Parts: sequence; structure tokens; C-alpha cells
Amino acid sequence: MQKLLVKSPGRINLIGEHTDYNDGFVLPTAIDKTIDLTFSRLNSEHLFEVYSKDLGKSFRGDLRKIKPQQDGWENYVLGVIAGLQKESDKLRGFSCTLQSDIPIGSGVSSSAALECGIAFGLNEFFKLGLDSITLVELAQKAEHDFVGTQCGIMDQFASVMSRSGHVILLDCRSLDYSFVPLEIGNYCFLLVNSHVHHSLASTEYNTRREQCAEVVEIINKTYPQVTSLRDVNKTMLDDQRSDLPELLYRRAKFVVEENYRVLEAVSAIRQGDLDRLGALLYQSHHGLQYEYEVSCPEIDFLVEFTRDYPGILGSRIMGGGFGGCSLNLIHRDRVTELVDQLAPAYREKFGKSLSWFVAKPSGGAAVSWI
Ligand code: GAF
Repeated sequence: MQKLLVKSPGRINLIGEHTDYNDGFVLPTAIDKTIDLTFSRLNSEHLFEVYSKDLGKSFRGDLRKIKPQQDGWENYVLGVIAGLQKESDKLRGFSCTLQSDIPIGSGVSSSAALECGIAFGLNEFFKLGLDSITLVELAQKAEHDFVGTQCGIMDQFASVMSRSGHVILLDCRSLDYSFVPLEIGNYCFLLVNSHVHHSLASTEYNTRREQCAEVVEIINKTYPQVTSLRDVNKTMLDDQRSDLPELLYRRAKFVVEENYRVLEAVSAIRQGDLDRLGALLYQSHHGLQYEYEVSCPEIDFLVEFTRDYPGILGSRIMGGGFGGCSLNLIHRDRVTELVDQLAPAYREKFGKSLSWFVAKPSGGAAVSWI
């Protein structure tokens, strides 16, 4: 019997951090690191099994009894199955083997890649007929309901919808999107992995989301048209400053300015102005570090190290924050030299090793019968 192979990619986000759940703009793309999922039919109506080669772990389940587990990677799978079952009654017993080269917990969305791979794969394997956006939304909901992180839609959208050599300008309110060709000549996106995983990342993430909602509630009293931070411009925010607690003002300032930065980054890319793009990355980091407060000393160090370093135009923390990778816009010829200097300096300061890779903007999830 035929098997189905799904290659489901991780993502980078050039700029537009924590804007997705504020109905704003983001600029991500899938990368050339994937989780590969192989699906085959199990000789059972209701039973399924999932095996992760990387973790050396497997679990079994019954399609009639899907509920969140205490903890762990199973929830990404179970959440998606629950979502698919709401849309269709065609799921049957299956087996799925996973193997991944996406670094886990590093801010490049290994979890979204897993959710989307399961959603995309089962949709194709059992001919459920769901469209890509439905799968994206269902994968996002799995993370809300089964994992407990109230994430936005960016990661799942990028994992499924990306186009090779482009970034996606996504309006997270309307889900309108366009592809922006990423012509960056001899420059590339270097990801430097701090190997910091903050156990409170999910809690802190949800707190940021609540803080943004609080700001909207306050501003909405004066400006009833404001239903999310996306609707707030810099003038309105200044006008409301005295009504906002200082912490909430800083959170909102970051999001409002980050939305502007996304649009500015798109025009910088279109004009081939990479210096401008790089400067925006540094500005974004500054806001993430001091205003939104989702960075950590290790990544701040990595970003600071690149300042005035020849051949580097910009650097910032990427993804949800509290660890993971820094994203660096760097000349290809400078990559080796930089990491050769950065790694020992990082080890000396934090007693930890670094790892790194150059991410290639790539297409979204792809399926093939084997
Ligand atoms: C995480 C979330 F999953 C995304 O939705 C997004 O909010 C990102 O953090 C921050 O930009 O990756």
C-alpha cells in the first residue's frame, strides 16, 4: 500500500514579532529545515500510532477518545486530530513516523511544523478535502486548546503557505497576503542558536497577549473604533499615554512601532536597501529587549556582539522570545569568521555552546506519495 510523505518546514520571521495576535503585519518565510512525516494505513478503524525517530518515543491512541495529555509533544498531534474530526468523519487508523532536522525550542517553529505536517498529511491521506487556510487555523487552534499557548497565526501560516525565495507579507486580521521576492544578493540569514529554553516562555507569552488586550480595552473608551492594537497609531498612543500604566504603555509602543517596521521593511526590500532593513532589525530587537521584554541576556549578548561588525547589517531575537535563535542579516563571506569569534566569547560568558545555520527561504509544506 502506498505511503504518504509530508515535508513540513520550520520558519523564520524577518520582522513583525508579537504583531500577529494583535491583528497586525508579519513577514515570515518557511526555511529549508523540515519535519518529515510518513503516513501509512493501520489495519484498524480507530487506532493510530505516532513514532518520533528523533526522540525514540512513540504513542498510540484511539480516534474515539482524543483528549489533551498532561504534557509533551503528543498534544500537538492530538490537538490537530481533534480539529480534523470536527471538520470530517473520514479519519481512520493510521501510523505516522516523524523525523526532523528543525532544532526544537529554538524559535523556528518546530511545533507549528509538526501541527501543520499532521494536518496537511491526514487531510491528503484520507482525502478530507480541507483547504490550506482551514488547516492553518486548525493547527493554530490545536496549540491553543491542547498545548495552552495562545499563539497567533504566523507560524502555521508560514509553514503551509510560503513560496521559495520570497517572504510573505501577511495581514493577520484579514489574512490577505502577498509574496515579496527576497533579493538580497550576497547577504543571507544566519541563525545563531543560544540553546536557551525558558520554561516560562508559554506563560510569559500568554501574559503579553493579555496585556495587549488590556491596552485595547482602555484605548477603546476614547477611540471606539479600536478593537486591537493594529488600530492604534502613534498619535493615538501618545494621546492615551497618561491613561495607561507605564508597563502597558511600553508593551503597546513596541507593537504599534513594530507594525510600522514591517511595512518599512517591505519597502526597503523592494528598493534593495539592505542597510535600512538591517537597521530595522536592530530597532526591533531594542523594542523586544526593553519594551516588550521578551529577550534574555544570552541573546542580547549575541546581538550586541554583531554591532559594528563588518558585513553584518542587522540582528535581533526571533520568534516568541526568552531564548532560541538570533536572526542575523550578514554577508555570506563573513559567516565563518563571525561564528568563529562568537562561539568562544559566548562560551566564556555563559558556559554554553552555540550552534548556527544559514536559513534558505523555502516553500511551504509539500506532500508526495511514495
Ligand atoms: C510565537 C507564536 F507562535 C507566533 O504566533 C508569534 O506570536 C511569535 O511567537 C512572535 O511573533 O512563535
